[in-house]
Amino acid sequence: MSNPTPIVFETTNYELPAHQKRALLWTLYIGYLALVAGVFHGLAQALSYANIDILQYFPILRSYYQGLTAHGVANVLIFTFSFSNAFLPLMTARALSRPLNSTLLWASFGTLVFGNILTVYAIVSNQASVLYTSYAPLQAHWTYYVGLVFVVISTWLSTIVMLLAFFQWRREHPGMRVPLLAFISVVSYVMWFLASLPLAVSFLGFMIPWSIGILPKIDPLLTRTLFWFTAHAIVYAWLLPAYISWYVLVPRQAGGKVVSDSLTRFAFILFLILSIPTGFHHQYTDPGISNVMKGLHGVLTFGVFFPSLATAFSVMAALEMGGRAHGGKGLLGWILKLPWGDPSLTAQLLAMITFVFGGITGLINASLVMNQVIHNTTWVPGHFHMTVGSAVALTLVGVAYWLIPYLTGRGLWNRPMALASSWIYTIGVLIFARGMVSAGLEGMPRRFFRAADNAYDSAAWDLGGILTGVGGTLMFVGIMLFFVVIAVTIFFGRKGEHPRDIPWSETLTAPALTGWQPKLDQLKIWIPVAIVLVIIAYGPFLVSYLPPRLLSQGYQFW
Ligand code: HAS
Ligand code: CU
Repeated sequence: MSNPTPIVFETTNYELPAHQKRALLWTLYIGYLALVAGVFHGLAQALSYANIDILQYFPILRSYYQGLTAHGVANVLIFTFSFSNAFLPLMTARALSRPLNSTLLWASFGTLVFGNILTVYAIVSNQASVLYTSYAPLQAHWTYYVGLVFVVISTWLSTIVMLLAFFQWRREHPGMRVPLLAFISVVSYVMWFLASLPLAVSFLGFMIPWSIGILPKIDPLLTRTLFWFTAHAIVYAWLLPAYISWYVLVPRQAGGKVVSDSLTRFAFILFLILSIPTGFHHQYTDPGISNVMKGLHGVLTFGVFFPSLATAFSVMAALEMGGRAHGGKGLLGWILKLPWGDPSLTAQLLAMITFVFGGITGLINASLVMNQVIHNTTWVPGHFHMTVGSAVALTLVGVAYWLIPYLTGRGLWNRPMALASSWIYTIGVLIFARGMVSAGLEGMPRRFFRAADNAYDSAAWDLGGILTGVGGTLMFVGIMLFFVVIAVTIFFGRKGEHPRDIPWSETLTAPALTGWQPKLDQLKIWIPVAIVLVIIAYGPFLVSYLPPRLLSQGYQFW
């Protein structure tokens, strides 16, 4: 009698071939370099709010807006997507115990490099001071837009790399539950692929032809709407790789287990469905969009709050399990027993704590009425430095502390310095955000070079401005320490003292094999649901608005 088919996939400690690991490693290097390069202007910007102008010492910069564009593009576009292009395929391959497609992997790397060269050229030569939001009618040189298109294509190639592995695995393992880690990795980039299409339409259909001169004028509201159509979901494309680490890797590092396989899958499915139809919450103050549609996007934004609450609950429970396994007692005593000496875990715990405040400020942003108070003030950068600037950035820093050793075969150098880096950064970001949030409530504008422009200044911004400067300086020091730790690790880390596997956690109970749970794996159910919601959320606006109103010429002010 033949053996019955096993239904739960037994994964092994699978290692990718060396050249595939190299492709991933070089992709990561681009990302971490972008992080470090981007924070220099971050420091200048933070000090400017404390009325200190250090920009004059940056000979390469022609204007504040050139620096702010570099900061935004490097830190939220290049850093995050380079990381995901490496991390998500690695997680998929490891969970499915199979190699990736080498040609596509290297093609993704090559496209990322090429896109970066074009975009960096445009920004460094001061032909793209349009900020990362790229709003028309501010106009950049075509190399800026084409470069970003190539960066997006690199993410699509990485998505295909993952889907190929995923479908091949499915063919070979009919009837099996997809391993959790592979499922949530694939869902993250499928969500991003769907979300990126409106931006592709905007750049290929409007911005690039306009920057080349084929299209003499542009529709600012339509292109801005297409931008946010993609760019609210973009924040979840940054966040989900961090969530993957919190859900499936952190429990192992803390000594706990994944609390629920189904809840984890369900949270990611909710992100797939709800991340995209919420973009109007960035446009509450824009004319030309009906209040009903703004209200609908507001309600859906509160919907997409829910999977993050579920994440908080689930990750906290996994941590508690770990703390108690290390001897922690009492209601909160387990927190102290978590392995705080592990720089990788500590960075991520600090990221989570900061994200609590990022979430609360997000809820206030999302409320149609309260948004009127904080929109375009420094409150908003206060919010996003506690989300992408710490929940994501610090998690990616924490992941680097095991991932770079894992891929290079060298042990992490100087753990105390690695720990100090995250603590200094976190204390910095909390002071910084306190400053930005409070000064924002006093009306201090964002995207504003305060140190050089006192025409509309207010004494009510002084305390917030100083806190912003102090916090921003600490954040800068934290990232520099991170850079030193990683650079020395890469060149001089002790060979052979690296982790032999990713820190992968077990789940409390195996995935269910009967009932409704296996349906969670069916992307063919969830992708159409996501598309229908997007049509409901954007269809009425597009139907009433189109055709495009090509009314504005381009402007280059700085
Ligand atoms: Fe946001 C603006 C609403 C999350 C990023 N956001 C921005 C901008 C950026 C950004 C970059 O509705 C500015 C864009 C620009 O340049 O104009 N945001 C939200 C809401 C959420 C939210 C409702 N944002 C994010 C995330 C981001 C991000 C995530 C990046 C990664 N945001 C808005 C709105 C605006 C906005 C409006 C427009 C404002 C305007 O007027 O311009 C929510 O998804 C947040 C949910 C989060 C939570 C927190 C869960 C907490 C967890 C940690 C648990 C802690 C543990 C600790 C376990 C519910 C999961 C345990 C540790 C121990 C040691 C015990
Ligand atoms: Cu948003």
